[in-house]
Amino acid sequence: MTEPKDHCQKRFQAAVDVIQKLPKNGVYRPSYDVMLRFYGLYKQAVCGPCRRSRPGFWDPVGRYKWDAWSRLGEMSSEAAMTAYVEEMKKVAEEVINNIPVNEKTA
Ligand code: ST9
Repeated sequence: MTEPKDHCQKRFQAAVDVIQKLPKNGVYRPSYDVMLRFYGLYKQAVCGPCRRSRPGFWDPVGRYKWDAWSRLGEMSSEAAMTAYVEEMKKVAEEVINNIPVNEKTA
């Protein structure tokens, strides 16, 4: 079942705000893969399908970003918003499950 559009938008905006407000350095270090997944879904949700040309040889980061976005093809904005929120829940759960164990003191 799909959720109403404005509910999906509000949840997405809340997730985006949280991620933008996270400190750049903290106990959790997202991998490039994780960052690119968030990036692709964010662009798809906000801008729609990627219609730009792929950056050239001198911009490898731009090419990774372009690839992460364009691989989402024609995914709808609502589906990208929902996937972004789901991805955040998944990562948050991983962080909750791992950090306290690692930092446990005897
Ligand atoms: C820590 C605290 O250790 C404890 C852990 C708590 C864990 C909670 C778990 C919740 C989930 C966390 C997931 C993190 C994943 C990180 C993903 C990063 C993408 N989403 O405006 P610009 C695009 S925290 C996706 O110049 P800003 C934007 O379109 C320690 N993409 O820069 C642009 O691309 P283009 C770890 C977004 O505003 C490009 O990013 N801390 C979003 O200075 C740059 O945008 C972190 O991981 C968005 N919400 O930076 C920090 N917004 O030019 C995570 C913009 O092509 N946050 N974009 O259009 C950041 O790195 C930045 O806030 C930022 C935006 C990159 C998202």
